[in-house]
Amino acid sequence: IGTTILGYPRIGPARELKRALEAYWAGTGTEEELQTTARRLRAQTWTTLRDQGLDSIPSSTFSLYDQVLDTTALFGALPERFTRLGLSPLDTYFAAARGVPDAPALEMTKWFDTNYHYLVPKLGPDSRFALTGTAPIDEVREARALGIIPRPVLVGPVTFLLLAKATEPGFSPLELLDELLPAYAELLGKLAAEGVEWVQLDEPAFAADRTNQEFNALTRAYHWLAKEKHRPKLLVAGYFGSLGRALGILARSPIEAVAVDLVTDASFVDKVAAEGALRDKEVLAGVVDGRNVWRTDPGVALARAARLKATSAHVSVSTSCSLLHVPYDVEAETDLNPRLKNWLAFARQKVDEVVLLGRALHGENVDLSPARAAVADRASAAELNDADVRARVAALRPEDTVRTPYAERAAAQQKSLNLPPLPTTTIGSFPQTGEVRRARAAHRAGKLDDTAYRDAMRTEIERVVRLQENLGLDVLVHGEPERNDMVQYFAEQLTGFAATTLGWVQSYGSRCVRPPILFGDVSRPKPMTVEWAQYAQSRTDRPVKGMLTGPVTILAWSFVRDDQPLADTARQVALAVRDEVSDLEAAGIRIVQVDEPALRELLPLHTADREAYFDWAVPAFRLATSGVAETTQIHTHMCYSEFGDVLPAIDALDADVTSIEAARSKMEVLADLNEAGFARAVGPGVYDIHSPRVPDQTELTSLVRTALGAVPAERLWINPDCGLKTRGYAEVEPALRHLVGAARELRAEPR
Ligand code: THG
Ligand code: ZN
Repeated sequence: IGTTILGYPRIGPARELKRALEAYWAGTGTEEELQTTARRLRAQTWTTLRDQGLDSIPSSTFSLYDQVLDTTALFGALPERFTRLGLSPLDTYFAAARGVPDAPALEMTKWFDTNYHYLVPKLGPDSRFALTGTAPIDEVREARALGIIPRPVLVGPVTFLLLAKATEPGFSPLELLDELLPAYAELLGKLAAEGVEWVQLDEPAFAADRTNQEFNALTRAYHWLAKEKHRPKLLVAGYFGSLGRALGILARSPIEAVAVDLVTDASFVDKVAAEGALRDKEVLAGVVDGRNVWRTDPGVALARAARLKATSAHVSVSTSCSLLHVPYDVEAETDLNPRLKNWLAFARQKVDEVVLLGRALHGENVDLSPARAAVADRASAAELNDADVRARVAALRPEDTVRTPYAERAAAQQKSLNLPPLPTTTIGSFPQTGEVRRARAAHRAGKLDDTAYRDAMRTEIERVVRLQENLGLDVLVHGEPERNDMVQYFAEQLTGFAATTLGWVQSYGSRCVRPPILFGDVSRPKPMTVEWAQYAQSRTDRPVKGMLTGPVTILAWSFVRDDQPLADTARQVALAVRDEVSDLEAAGIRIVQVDEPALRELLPLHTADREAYFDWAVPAFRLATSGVAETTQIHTHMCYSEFGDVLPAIDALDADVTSIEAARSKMEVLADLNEAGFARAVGPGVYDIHSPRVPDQTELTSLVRTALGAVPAERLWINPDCGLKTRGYAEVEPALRHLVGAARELRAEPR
């Protein structure tokens, strides 16, 4: 195969795909315009990768929305509620991604332990697969027209089924493997006929612990696919961690190559080197981190790759995973401190690293000294450490993470807040109107002075407070007009973080984030949110909830320093948040929400590592939130994940109220919370804000009724699934009116 990468960003260096998608959805752009942009982005990527000197160029790492949804559509497995709409293939695809009035979208959840979200395939005993799409073949033809024979990248069949959810209890989508394999085989045949030499099948599911049955499925799948006579050579990629038994299974299977992640788990290289059955296979040594932004230490990377040369006759340098998770190009960052910038590598720089390391591995005389010098400069930078921060962390005591018992607190809070049963609230953000965005941009550009900016924000806060009062919500928020993003906003105000200007990373569909770079010790020079919350509270008698992001989520959604344990960084961030919580309380805010939507995201894929994770993550949240009086109510919010594995941790966070994503999964999470012994207040999201669809009151009443079957009214809050910033007021107003209406309807019922 030679030097390569497992995947590349696709949103466009200037988010061209985002613009084209949103224009198409808004009806201001045509399908042809969208497809033209998409083709141009693909061509740009392929030619850039070729010109940078990669030996093997991946294709089908592009997607108009999500690669898992692409796979579902490719094999004709979209639920009937979308296919029967009679829409074009493209609109059927977008209907599944985003929902339409008569067909709610597919569920969306985190892609392993990343901040990327995929659309969950729904499969049942009657699901059938057929190669109905042509996208991978079309892409090969596009690349060939540029003189490139690419290596198509597909979600592997076993991972695809393991990511799917069953339509009915007791069914395991893995039972469909024998149904699915012929469709993959047919595709492989067609790709071979197009002249494709290699196909990459991604099986990241095997970087997590799996059952015997699942390992058997892996064995069976690749023996079966390899039997195909007219097929390309098969590269199976396992990433996001070390492979356990799957390594031996793949090594002994008749596939031609394996890609391994040698970054996430530094000890994995030993196991790969010891796997004798890899002798006749090609091995892609994933030594360039596909997920973080630090320049690769060439000494470490080459040592790891070189160790595998003793095991396999063909070792090539690659990335640990797809580069989807890092921004395009650090050279575009003109505002970054030059010294920090020299420590960084984004996607484009990582491709250069792969090429250079590949040459070095094969004995070419290349100049690694700039890379070595940058790594050494970072390692010796004393300004990364702040003695005061370190002293404060060292002085922490166990009682800093403990509040009075929940029952006592809950009674004191009820007395103080006097909320009705089934209290209604929102998750924090309100729609970010063009006006709000323009005011922020003008202020950033120095075209709007501080006073005018403050007035603009206050006007917006006032408007949002009035709206919430009129809608009849019980606990109000200020709406967060001043925030670009719930992590970036804080990172911009904390010491130890750097923000990028163009460092966009796709989060889902057309939505992107700019993860800040956490490079040094973290502290909070001054209050970050107090003036806005305080202003909102001054405009209403109802309680206003202060809104913060928790330490785990701040870490999860940043590019973090890799020169100290995450646990140490987490304590520093937690102290900064704790200071903010105290200042909010002192300013008269009686409810503070500290969001931890990424609690599940950072959960290690290997169960053996999970206890150690909870041992720092839970105390970090508690450290941030337990510095307040018992009458101050702490809320938290979680979304985008399957919470099954973290329910005990959610309980251990000891928050008074937890709002949690539940609308797309029909309140399933509540039964699970009960089972885990969770007995605090909970607000299962009843309104799916990730879809433009407005739920009517009957639907919401019915969801709340379902919730009441699992949680008594005294502990149940009524709220949307998530913040409202991505929605428009045309949807949000009626949806919230229906939500308040549903709460009132049920309050009036005898119980
Ligand atoms: N911030 C960060 N990560 C996240 C979320 C977030 N991961 C999970 C979840 N929320 C993902 N959801 C979103 C929702 C909206 C947007 C991004 C991720 C979004 N982004 C703007 C866009 O793409 O137009 C850009 C935001 C900006 O101006 O900075 O709307 O909330 N870190
Ligand atoms: Zn959310």
